Amino acid sequence: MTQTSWSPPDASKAGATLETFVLEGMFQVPGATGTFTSVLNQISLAAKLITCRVRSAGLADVLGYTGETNVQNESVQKLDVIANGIVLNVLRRRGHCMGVASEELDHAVIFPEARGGYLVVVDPLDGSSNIDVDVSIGTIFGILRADRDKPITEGSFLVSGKDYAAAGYVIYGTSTVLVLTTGKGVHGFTWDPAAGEFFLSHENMRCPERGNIYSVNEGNHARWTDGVKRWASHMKEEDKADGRPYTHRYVGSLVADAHRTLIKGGIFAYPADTKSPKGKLRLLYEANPMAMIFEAAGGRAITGRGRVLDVVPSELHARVPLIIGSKTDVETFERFAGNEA
Ligand code: AFP
Repeated sequence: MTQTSWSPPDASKAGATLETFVLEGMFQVPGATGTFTSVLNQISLAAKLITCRVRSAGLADVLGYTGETNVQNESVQKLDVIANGIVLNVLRRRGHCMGVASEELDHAVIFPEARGGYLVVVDPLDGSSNIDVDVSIGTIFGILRADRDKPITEGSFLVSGKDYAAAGYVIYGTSTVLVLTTGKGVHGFTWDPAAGEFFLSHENMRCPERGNIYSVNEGNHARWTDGVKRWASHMKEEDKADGRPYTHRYVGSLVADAHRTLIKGGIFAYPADTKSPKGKLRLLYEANPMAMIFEAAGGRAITGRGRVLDVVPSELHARVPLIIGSKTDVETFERFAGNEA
């Protein structure tokens, strides 16, 4: 058969590089200046550079601790410092990012010379305790619009998650995958080390309505509220008709636990407990980006007392309880532990 005209084999964007995908999105926005695209591209560059360091960490003497503690009073790993440095250097470069609030630093870093209109919140290397044992770790980020008419201060970062322009994470796992949302749709891009590019591999990710895995640090059981204890017992009870018991999985890197939950469904919970009465995870760099992703993928994200994205941060390093996952599974948690998580 003679082919008279050429047409693309598939209307899907599968196989597009991250840069192409983001550029095509930009072309659909009338009046777009390319500033947002530039910030996203710099984040993907940081992810590539961190991937290189993570993949060769055991060879390059960057495993282990620096001997210092960070603002969260946690021991700092060498890779934490390296990843933080990479993110700050890369974002400063083009002048489109006006400042960065990092989980690793006491205070936000403002770039006075920048002309662009965005701020970035970031946990450069999440899951540090897993670095030395070759378990998946990640980078989590959010992009905020900056008000160009006002000077940038630390207060500029204290907006609720529903005002983030974009959010995402990078998982350094069996492969490196960057997952991104601008609020509409969630897309995953897998790093091809040979080509040196992220390619679209997970188009329009949806969190299943319900899963069969629950993910929580069971070692905190004695510190939980009665509601959370009842919820965890419920997940473990045998009830064939209701699909229980659920399987338990807990990596201890939010990025890894969230990535699995996004793909397979189920629930990840880090509720408040007597040791961390406000919750352990950081609102700006961990909870908000994940909440934005889960909601955009059809899942839910709550603190126990309401939507994560509605919480207005009181300070840069504010912590919140975080419960994310499939709609039905988050509803079950709410039934048992809502208002006391
Ligand atoms: P680190 O980066 O200090 O390892 O913390 C990881 C984390 O913030 C998050 O990624 C995990 O979900 C959570 O803490 C694990 O906390 P527990 O060790 O208390 O379970």
